[in-house]
Amino acid sequence: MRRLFDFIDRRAERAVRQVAHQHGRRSLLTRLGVALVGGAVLPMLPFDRSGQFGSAHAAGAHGGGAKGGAKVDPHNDPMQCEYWRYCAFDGNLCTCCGGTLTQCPPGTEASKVSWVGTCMNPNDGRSYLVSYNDCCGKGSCGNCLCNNNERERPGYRLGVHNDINWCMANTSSMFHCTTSVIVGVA
Ligand code: ABN
Repeated sequence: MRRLFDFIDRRAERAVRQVAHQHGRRSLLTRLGVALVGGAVLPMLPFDRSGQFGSAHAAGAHGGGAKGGAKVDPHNDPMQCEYWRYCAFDGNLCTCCGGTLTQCPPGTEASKVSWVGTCMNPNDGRSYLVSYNDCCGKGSCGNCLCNNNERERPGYRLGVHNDINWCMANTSSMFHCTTSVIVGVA
């Protein structure tokens, strides 16, 4: 009987030691430390404040807009042709083609030459100079084809003419989509 009790004692002691080892003060302190450091560092991480991805939705072939959920004002939705920056835009929205408002999709590069537009931001009532760059190196993306022509001029005013393939000066002249970069207040 005594040996049985000894055996049970030893097993119980081993089990308790194992639990104490796994969930001891040190491991509690480690977890607390991770939580504290994580909580302090997380807010410092960079994140996109542009609002471009605030409305997570996919657009259809011609800029379908929000799918379900709250409707986004098209003038503030970079995935729709009516977005304010696109007032002199001609091409496929890079935001619908794996790129962003200002960045070409992977595997393409910005055109070396571009055209500009002057667009009014309805949120602050100011006009901005917008540079439109075609993204080159892949065939047309096919999504969200938009053609807006505010203050657009024929080819004899080349810098404000949107109806040509601006990839012509790049190594590959294949046109994929177009970005819209704000370059200044007009
Ligand atoms: N600038 C956009 C574009 C590309 C190819 C053909 C016409 C217009």
